[in-house]
Amino acid sequence: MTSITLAPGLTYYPDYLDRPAQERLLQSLREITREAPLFTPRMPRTGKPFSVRMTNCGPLGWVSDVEGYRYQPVHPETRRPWPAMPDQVLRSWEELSAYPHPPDACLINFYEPTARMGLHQDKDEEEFAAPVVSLSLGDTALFRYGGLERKDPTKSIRLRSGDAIVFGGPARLIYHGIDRLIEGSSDLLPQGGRLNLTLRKVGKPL
Ligand code: MD3
Ligand code: FE
Repeated sequence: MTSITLAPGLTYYPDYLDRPAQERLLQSLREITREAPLFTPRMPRTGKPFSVRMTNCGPLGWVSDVEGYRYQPVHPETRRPWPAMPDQVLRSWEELSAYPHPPDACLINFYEPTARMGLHQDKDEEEFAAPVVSLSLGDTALFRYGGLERKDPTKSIRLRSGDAIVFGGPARLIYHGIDRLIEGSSDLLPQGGRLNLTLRKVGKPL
């Protein structure tokens, strides 16, 4: 397994999932989105829709609406519990996180070719000792990351289908975002676009 340290706490694993593993994960995500359809999150206060659609698996899921950002145990539209995390996802966390408890949330982001995600920090969790593990499928994304302050200088890397990236320790609270996709860069998703999974430990371990 190839790993590249991009900054303290930030490790990149190019081609972490081979093509058969990507296809297995995609099939699991199709089953998850049948039980828990993609929803359109909205900005707190303004209600402006995100360009990314989302769903979740695992005990908790991240949602956003006019009321704010939060983790909750049920889908915001169906009100049903989120589907279980696939074993393949739990095994990736065990291999990459170096954290002794399982994740309690897996956010699944779906990007259409024109979707983007502005620079932000992930700080809706309680347990910052756990890293965030990201798995990418489908079209290549231009991923931007900076430092602990919005004004800090940023760097960009391309996240390709099958890549994993782990943000822990001093990188856990860095600003990051997706500038754009490179359309037609992968043939994994028949209609194009990109799926990203972020595995998280939200609550403090019991
Ligand atoms: C750095 N997702 O869901 S993955 C997100 O590709 C999110 O969908 C992007 O940012 C995506 O919050 C980026 C890489 C990533 C994920 C979580 C992080 C980078 C991170 C948490 C802390 C620091
Ligand atoms: Fe994020």
